[in-house]
Amino acid sequence: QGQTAIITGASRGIGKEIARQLAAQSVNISLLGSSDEIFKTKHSLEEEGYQNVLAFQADVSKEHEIDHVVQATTNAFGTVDILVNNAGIGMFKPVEEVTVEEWTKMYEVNVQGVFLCTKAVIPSMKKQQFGTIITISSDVGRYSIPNGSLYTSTKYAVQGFMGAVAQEVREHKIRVGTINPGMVDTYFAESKQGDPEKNEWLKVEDIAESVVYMAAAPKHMLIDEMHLHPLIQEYPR
Ligand code: NJP
Repeated sequence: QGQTAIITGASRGIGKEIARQLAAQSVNISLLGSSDEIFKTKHSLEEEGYQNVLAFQADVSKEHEIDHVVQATTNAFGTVDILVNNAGIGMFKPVEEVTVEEWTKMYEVNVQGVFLCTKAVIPSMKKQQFGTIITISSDVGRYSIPNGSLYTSTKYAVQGFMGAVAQEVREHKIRVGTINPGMVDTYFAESKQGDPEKNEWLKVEDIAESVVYMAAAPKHMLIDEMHLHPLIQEYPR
């Protein structure tokens, strides 16, 4: 039996393409999204001929829902070898306009979600002494931008969290890697994938190919960080 991956936020955008490309590598796929769009992703993968696909409508910020997904995936496929922490939300505005509700919600999805999914897969990865955890963070988890106080701070938190976890689990042969993209053409922050104005942005395929590369690296090798930028995007070095 092949490897098994859980991909969060796979209803659309980057997560959906990661699922497609991992399925193409004969990886068993467990899809997770908070809306019922997740079942459409399962359907479209099955139409492409990929049969080992499960889908769960679950919220990454809810511990019992995540525990259920991990348990049901393990029951179906035997193991969880790869976790892709991809689910995330974005919103950009001046700090004085950010409400406590918006602040709390984004931390629940972007930070607590990464914590809960990571925590849920580690025990079985430790037992099998193998696993790969890949988190889609952001270039703005490394530097701040105006109107990004909320989003940027969640991604800084993710970087700090994953850095600590990476050191905790390395001796159990669990590899922890982060992908930090710049602007990607998706539905992110209420935008629309395929908008001609985003022609020169990164494509979902660019990020998915990087995930496949990280996950397929030889077991003795760790790729801990990848930074991907559209050539047109300025970024501090
Ligand atoms: O965004 P989008 P991306 N529980 O909106 C799901 C990072 N990133 O693909 O819940 C579970 O097209 C949602 O599904 P649903 C970004 O921070 C992006 O661009 O069913 N799932 C959908 O599948 C994020 O971490 C850019 O509505 C939840 C998915 O998340 C990752 O890339 C730049 C959920 C979002 O798809 C993927 O975002 C960058 C929940 N509570 C980093 N809430 C960029 N696009 O420019 C949402 O640096 N989802």
